[in-house]
Amino acid sequence: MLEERIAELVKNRYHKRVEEASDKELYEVLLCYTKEELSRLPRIEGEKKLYYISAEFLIGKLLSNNLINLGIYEEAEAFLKSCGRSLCAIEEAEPEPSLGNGGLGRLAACFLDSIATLGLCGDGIGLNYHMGLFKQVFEEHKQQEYPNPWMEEESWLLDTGVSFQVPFRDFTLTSRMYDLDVSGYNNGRNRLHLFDVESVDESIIEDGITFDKTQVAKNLTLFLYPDDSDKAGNLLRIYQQYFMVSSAAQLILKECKDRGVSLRKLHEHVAIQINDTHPSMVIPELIRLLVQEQIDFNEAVEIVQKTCAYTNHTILAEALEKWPLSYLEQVAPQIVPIIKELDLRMKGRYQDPKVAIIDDQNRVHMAHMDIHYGYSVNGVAALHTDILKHSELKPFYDIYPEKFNNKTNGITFRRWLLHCNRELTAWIEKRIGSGFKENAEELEGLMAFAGDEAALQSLLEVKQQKKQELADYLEKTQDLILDPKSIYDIQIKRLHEYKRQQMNALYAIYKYLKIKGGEKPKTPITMIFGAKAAPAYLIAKDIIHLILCLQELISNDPEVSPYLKVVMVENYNVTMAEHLIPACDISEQISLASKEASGTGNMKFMLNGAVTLGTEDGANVEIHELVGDDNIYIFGASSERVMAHYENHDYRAADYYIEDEEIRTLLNFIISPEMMKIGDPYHLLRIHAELIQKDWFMTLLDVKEYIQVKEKAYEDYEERLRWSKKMLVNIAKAGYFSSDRTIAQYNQDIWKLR
Ligand code: B1N
Repeated sequence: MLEERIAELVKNRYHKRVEEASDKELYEVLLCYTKEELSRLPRIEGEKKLYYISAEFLIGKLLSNNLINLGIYEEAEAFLKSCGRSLCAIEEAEPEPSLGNGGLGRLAACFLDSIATLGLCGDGIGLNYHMGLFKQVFEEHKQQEYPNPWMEEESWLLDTGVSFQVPFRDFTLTSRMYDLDVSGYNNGRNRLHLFDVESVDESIIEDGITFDKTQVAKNLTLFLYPDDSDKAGNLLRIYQQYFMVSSAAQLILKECKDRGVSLRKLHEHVAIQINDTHPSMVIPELIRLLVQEQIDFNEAVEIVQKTCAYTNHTILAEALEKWPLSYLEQVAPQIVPIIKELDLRMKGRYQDPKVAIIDDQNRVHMAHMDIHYGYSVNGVAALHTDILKHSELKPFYDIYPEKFNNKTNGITFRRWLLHCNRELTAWIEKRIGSGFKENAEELEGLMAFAGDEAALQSLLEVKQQKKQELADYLEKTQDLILDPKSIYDIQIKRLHEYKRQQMNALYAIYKYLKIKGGEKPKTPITMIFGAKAAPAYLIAKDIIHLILCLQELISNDPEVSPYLKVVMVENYNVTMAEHLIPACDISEQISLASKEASGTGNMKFMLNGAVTLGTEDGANVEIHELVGDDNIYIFGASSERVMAHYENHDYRAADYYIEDEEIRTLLNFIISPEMMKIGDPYHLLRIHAELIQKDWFMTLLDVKEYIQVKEKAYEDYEERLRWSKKMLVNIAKAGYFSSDRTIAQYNQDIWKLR
């Protein structure tokens, strides 16, 4: 069936045999075939339906994922192989949708996979950004941004023909809904709805990613997170958000009507999960639409309150959205009286200005509206939820203790094990059977092999193969040469000071100077970075510059380069992560304690047998508890200590610089003549000054212990079988981090779909 249909499609479209078609042509045929198969899957139905609204869905390539979930990957691969073709090579021809920027968006994608896999009725709702997040290119050791067009003539998107009128103050736009089928693993399908606007005009993009921000009809769905360093940028984000939630709210009500559900009973048939504050305006928008449907205002508020649930993903002040009321007036004045009324009601009840929706500067705190007018507030890891309850959102927790709950993040093992690491999957299956594919907790069965030398040895061989494959891939795609016999030490995530890539860079300087001084590591070290910096985040871009300069300096130094290599991969994305993670030995999770809400890369690495080097932050805390002290490298100040420093304003980076010669040496190397010759003095001087004068995320507080613990990890790496046991324990304990578990908990405690 599969064979005949694929051969037929190749023949009809290209008048060729499978053997003769190009990889791109075969990709298009597989796309078409897989879409046909997906459409045959039953839609998942239910009395109650979840809508997961999110500004980002970082879904990654879809071909393999769908083939795996449909249960036909092996069959497809075998057939192609019999024609002399490689499914892996064909996958390369698929463009990666660029609809997210980091953990929050990837989480949304993992959740859709698990929702369908558990057979729960739930669709995603987001926007169809034509250029997505920018494409990163390195020029003169700096990040430059370019558009990232990812849509092709033939794609996974289905034009539904469904459209809605979205009213803005100065004009009305028509939204149009494009759908992606989301297959569950051996289950039916849900959908991801991506709204778009017909009038988008890609030709308004000038050099790089600049465009006229005021031409909203032409730019609305061009980019994810357009530059918001000016007012026009802020307004554009509000336009995007309102466009998304108004379309979402109209779709939700329409589907209820189509199902014959009384809107007065909306909450019995619908749950809406608000993914961070980007979709928060769905609350006033739904109230507005319910009132239009002749429902009394008070009742509309109650209905919405019982329908909406909010997830908080960060405590960073900069990311907690506070929109000036006047901006909302300019974009969507119809929801402003509603927000004002919601605010007044709460001000009547609670006088504490810390829980006000509209503050004394007339800014709307989106999260506050979510908490007052939703029924659930969840954090994304145990520590993060504790910090929300007891410090960040304490005044709210005091009012609504029953609303707060934790849902530790998870990842889909279909993508982050079965797809990206087929060798490890086979190694596991050989030992504990295939039950772990449906029930991740069965990985625990691997603990029986912790003393099995043959098993540990072959686990090392699997890792070695993935390291070789990464080296081949990076050579082919980025012209980078890696030594597969070296230790692969990897830090991949958005570039942010709190994630402390700069601390890792200081380690590179430390090691460089040691090697120069004659202390060579037993096994060479490859430090790999992957990160995009927000275009307007100058210090983050300076950190990229620092890393790229170190990369150049070290690779040109014949004394050091055989022992140490620093590489930063360009345009880090999901596809790149799928190659990097299986090859990793040491997973860098070194955020300043209290700042990384959860992290999900940490889970992907662990599942693939990397050992974590990290702080007691986010989900690292839970990883530590699961694997025990012997199978993780923990360092750094505790979240309590860090929060006390912020409270007391008593962290002074300059003191470390002045009083500690080692630290001074590392920092001063940034502006050494050899670095200044390679890099741009303006940027190197600025990051140097930043680390001494500000260091808001306390790099210097932890850098020495970091270096020391990392050295210990490298030393332990030399004992290969003992190391392999650490890898095995990490894999065995990773079951808890399946997003199937996370979603089962969301459903049990929040959505209650059945
Ligand atoms: O969400 C992930 C967590 O695992 C990470 O720890 C967390 O940093 C990430 C504003 C965000 N939090 N907040 C954002 C993204 C874009 C934006 O404009 C905030 N991303 C996270 C999943 O829970």
